[in-house]
Amino acid sequence: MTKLREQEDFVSGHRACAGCGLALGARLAMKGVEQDSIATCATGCLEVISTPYPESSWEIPWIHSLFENSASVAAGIEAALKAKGDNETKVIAQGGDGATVDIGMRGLSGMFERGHDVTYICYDNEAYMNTGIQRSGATPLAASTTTSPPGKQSYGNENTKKDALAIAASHGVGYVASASIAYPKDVVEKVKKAAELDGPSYVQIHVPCPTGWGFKESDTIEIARLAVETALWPVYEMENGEIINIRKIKNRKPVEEYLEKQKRYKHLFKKDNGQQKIEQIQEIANRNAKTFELDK
Ligand SMILES: Cc1ncc(C[n+]2csc(CCOP(=O)(O)OP(=O)(O)O)c2C)c(N)n1
Ligand code: SF4
Repeated sequence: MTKLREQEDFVSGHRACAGCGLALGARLAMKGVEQDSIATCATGCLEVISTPYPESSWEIPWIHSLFENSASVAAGIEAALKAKGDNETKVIAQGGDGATVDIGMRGLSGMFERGHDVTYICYDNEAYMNTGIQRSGATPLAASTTTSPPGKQSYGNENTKKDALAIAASHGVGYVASASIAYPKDVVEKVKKAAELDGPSYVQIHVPCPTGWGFKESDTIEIARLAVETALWPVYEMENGEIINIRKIKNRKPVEEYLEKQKRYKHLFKKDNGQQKIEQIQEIANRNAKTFELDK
């Protein structure tokens, strides 16, 4: 088992909301990067909470890129380090789900394709939180956001969550993993593995957001755990396209137990035919359980 190193690269004093899963995710992720490192970060909550000029919560060289080019900036830094003969310093690229699965996907794809020695970490809070909770490609089916509100005709977000892990794997990326802040050591160990790999790697961490999802700040870990225990967020790792490790679920929970605790799904329990949407979400969980053989 990994002994957590004492050094913190992402320190307290930042301005995240109380109970922010993203802030915990970033702290844990950086615990896994044991070598000297340089990080990039796309515009989004992580950047806004941690670097209000002239302050910073980062103890490592850290660069704010644009919303769309965290991976491209990281790739450039890696190429420059290599040109200088530095093969030791690790480059970490960071982004929210919007920065990763939507606007930054082209740059990320190029970084994967060119084989840069960069670990990309996606902090997945399932919407564009920094600008006021707009839906992203990672927003799950039926979640309410300011751009996918439930109404007379609508049940919230109409699309299902984009599978960015599969997209990463399809590029032949050597290490691809999903993680959850409900399992802190797992986050650290996966980022450590990713950072030690020579070549591109991708880790997507599920980071519940009390402000955007509408739950009590003290419930962040419980919500994160329920996403895993309902099979809505499968936790697994892949090496060279093969799944090598899966977090199995004992007594999988019905999705209602996860949905009913969050305001973003409250319309499903009030509206006529909301039950049908809940059943569709249960089908997604059942499919995940089957695909990844999650049930113990
Ligand atoms: C090209 C461009 N479009 C839009 C924005 C405005 N913008 C800044 S952050 C952000 C949302 C970030 O969402 P996400 O990447 O999911 O990160 P989160 O804030 O949720 O952690 C948006 C839309 C921008 N900075 N640049
Ligand atoms: S809006 Fe959500 S992700 Fe952003 S700082 Fe607040 S809790 Fe964290």
